[in-house]
Amino acid sequence: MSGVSQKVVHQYLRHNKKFPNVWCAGCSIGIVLGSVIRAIAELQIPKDDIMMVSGIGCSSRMPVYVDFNSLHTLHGRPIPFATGIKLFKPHMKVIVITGDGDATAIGGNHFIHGARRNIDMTVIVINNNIYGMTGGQYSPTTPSGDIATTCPHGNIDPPFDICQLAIGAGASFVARTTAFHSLETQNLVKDAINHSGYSVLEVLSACPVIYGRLNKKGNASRMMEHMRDNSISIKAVDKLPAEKVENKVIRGILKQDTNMPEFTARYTQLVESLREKADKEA
Ligand SMILES: Cc1ncc(C[n+]2csc(CCOP(=O)(O)OP(=O)(O)O)c2C)c(N)n1
Repeated sequence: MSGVSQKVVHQYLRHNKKFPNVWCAGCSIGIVLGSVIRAIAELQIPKDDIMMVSGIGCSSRMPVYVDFNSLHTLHGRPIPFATGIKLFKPHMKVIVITGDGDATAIGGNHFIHGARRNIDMTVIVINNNIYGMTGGQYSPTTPSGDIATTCPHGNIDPPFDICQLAIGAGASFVARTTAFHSLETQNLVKDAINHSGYSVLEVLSACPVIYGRLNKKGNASRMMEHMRDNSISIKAVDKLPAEKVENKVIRGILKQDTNMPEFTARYTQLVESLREKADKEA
């Protein structure tokens, strides 16, 4: 188990200002929040060196509750804000908290271009397969056939695989886990923060009150058990027969490339070389 106690988690929350929270009973975003805080505590990063940025949505409420530098921005726009912050304060650990809709629908363009540039930030996409905050519209990760308020007869679109999208766009670190696997989430958050470059961590999350209810997925515990029973660690994949892996969600680090040049470093280099050139010409 984690060496970081519950008391430590409380030290990172803005209890006096922001509680109670907006999350529904049984929502697993709070579990992800606990994993993120424990990861930061274990890495012993000073609070002032963390910048947590989000868009709009249930998952994007997370920065509102934590005692870091935090920015709750516009729907779909956390990555451009985070890019500006990283370029201005390159020493800071910039963590983006976003939802499947925020990151891959309205913010899809920014998500892929951050990956293409390989800018150093940790993008945690909390994927509950639906627009939770606005009452259950379908998102780019809603599975085909599933019900949402905007597709009451079943979704006819095929879903995005967020990790494949990030890999295809050039992210240098891509991983996936679920809210059920909270210790794994904590460890992957640490790996993602420690990686220099665009790090995407998809965390599958249960939304029993909207997505679960519309799709008859059972209560919160049932949805958590589903994540446990329908996912496999990448470390186990090679040891299992193909039929045990088929249709399962693969968890773990799916890509890590430490040789890809990072954007902030390239940008700093360019600025320095232009300054030198200007000095010589003066
Ligand atoms: C420009 C703009 N369009 C639409 C909205 C309404 N809106 C708020 S949150 C949201 C969807 C959030 O879904 P997701 O990112 O999946 O997060 P969740 O709430 O499920 O965690 C939408 C469409 C908005 N706030 N701003």
